[in-house]
Amino acid sequence: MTMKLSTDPSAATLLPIAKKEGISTVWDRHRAMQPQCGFGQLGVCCRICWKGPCRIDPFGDGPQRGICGADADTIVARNVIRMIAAGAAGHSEHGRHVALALQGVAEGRLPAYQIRDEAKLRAVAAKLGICTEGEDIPAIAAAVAKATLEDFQNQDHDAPCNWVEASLTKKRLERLQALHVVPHNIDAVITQIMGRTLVGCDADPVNLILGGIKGALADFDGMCLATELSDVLFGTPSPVVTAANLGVIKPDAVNIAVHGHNPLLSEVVCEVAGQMDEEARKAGAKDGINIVGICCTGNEVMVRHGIPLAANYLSQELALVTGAVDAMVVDVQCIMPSVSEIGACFHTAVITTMAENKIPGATHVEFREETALENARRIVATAIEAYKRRDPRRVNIPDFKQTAIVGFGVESVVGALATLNAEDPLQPLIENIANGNIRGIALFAGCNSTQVAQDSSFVTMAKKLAANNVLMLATGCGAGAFAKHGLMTQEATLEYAGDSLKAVMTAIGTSAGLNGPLPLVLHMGSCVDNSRAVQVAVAVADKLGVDLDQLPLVASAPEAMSEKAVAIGTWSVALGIPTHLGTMPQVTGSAKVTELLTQTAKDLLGGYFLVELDPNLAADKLLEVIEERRKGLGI
Ligand code: NFS
Ligand code: SF4
Repeated sequence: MTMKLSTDPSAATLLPIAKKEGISTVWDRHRAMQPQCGFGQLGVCCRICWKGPCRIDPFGDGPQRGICGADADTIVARNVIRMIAAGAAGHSEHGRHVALALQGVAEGRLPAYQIRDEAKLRAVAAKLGICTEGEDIPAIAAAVAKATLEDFQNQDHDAPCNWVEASLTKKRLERLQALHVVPHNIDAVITQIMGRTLVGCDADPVNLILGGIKGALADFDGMCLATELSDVLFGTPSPVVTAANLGVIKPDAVNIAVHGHNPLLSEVVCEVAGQMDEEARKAGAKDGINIVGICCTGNEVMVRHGIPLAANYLSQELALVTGAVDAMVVDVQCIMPSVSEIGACFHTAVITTMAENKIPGATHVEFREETALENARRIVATAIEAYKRRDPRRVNIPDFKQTAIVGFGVESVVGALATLNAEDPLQPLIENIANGNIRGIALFAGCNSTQVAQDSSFVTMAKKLAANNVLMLATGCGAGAFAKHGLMTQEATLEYAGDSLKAVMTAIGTSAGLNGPLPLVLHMGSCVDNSRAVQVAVAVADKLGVDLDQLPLVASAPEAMSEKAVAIGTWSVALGIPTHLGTMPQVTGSAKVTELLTQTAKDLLGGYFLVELDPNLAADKLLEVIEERRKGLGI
């Protein structure tokens, strides 16, 4: 039974323990929720006003319009673009937070932070068209923060957001401008979506979806700026060897799991933990403090500092069931509210930190950038105190962990390629794509969902694409899945890559000093770091003088669930990338919206959604798309 819920071996060990202890997990609740509401699954349930809820009969016998007169097309379109708005709000709020921190550092107000990557700051300034000649670092940082914050403030509808403008090919920008979907102000675009979807407003499904695409591009803007400014503040990732899965939790250490998304908190917790190691040892933990990551906060500290990843989304509760996590420190997004209850079954301190994200039953230690060091010290001290209450008889750490080589940002990918051709680093990549050694590139992103046996679709698809010589990049919980299943190793490349891919990965890896091939899947970071993959694609497209929708590039979210994934998937389509979904999007109650997203989008944007629940067939379909694109390029 367990194997159907998750393919993560840790789940097989810990689910029976959870059962014995009477702890309900995400999978128990999923089962209890069956059968799930068919109207909701189709997207035809409307709760936008209190005359409702209204639901459209998908079989045509019952009501075909809500009480106000909205039909299935309007209802589905409104529902899906509200999801996009929520996703964009999450990512851009994260981005704003980072931008404000950069501004604070520039003004000397935030002693806990500094600019760790000055070269990146200069590169970002250049990208945004900011003149840096003769300016010192704080002045450049202030100018970059100002230009970034304009993306939340600009009121000129015709002036695109600075980051979107700087992050796309010229052709793509023009194509999107012709459709009037380029955002001018992240906040305004999100507000517009909420406004136009009120009862009695925009009822035209095409117009609504175009509004949603604009919202998705606002999401992209927020991600670009979050990623790049995080690199400036915390360092740009470079390859590092670490490990993944619950076996990274140590029996003789104070284990602190950092969970959520925003690196502003976790970075300081990591730093303070280093300073407080001795206190942990004094409390009896002979291995000191051990920080492990969960979800995207985990990915952020993993790619920057090699902190091991304990769990991706679906196994966050199981981290607590090990009985050896002393504190779970959470910030924002993807934190199951159940963690406080499970933490309470053990000695674990579940600590919320953000004023706008609290969980009943958790301890709240408010985190502010101005007092970051003090807040982090309190958090680590709480973990050490909790450790003293740990019951060693209830500790069950699964003996599973896999090595993972992670940290492939744009700079490190280009750096590795530069060891083959210093003058023109992209040339070896382009050459190998052109001659077919690499058939194409696939970006795996997105979540885990209870609709899929955890990690199974990621792993099945990756093995098939690898055998067919597709270069793979990953972010978010997808990256977590690959790391846990040993696909971010050199051995995986030797075992699963097709011959020509293997040869290329070996040539690049060896010349970059890795003593063997690059890992089979390149870990680019958290979900906001999807913008890194776009940066590589834009560089390749610019060099070839083509647009993104001509490249043999595909994206896949085989186990998507979050509204953030809806936003990301939609901008991926808007950028011209065929985008696979392996879970059923809640839009199929409208033939018109489904057609718009899966077919019409192809003519309008070049990208489109491809829905296929079977991972084997999905891989075949993506391979077909890649070959079709190659043909278009004449390669
Ligand atoms: Ni992305 Fe990362 Fe994971 Fe999904 Fe959640 S943690 S931001 S939303 S579940 S990949
Ligand atoms: Fe029903 Fe219309 Fe109200 Fe939606 S907006 S709940 S369809 S009356």
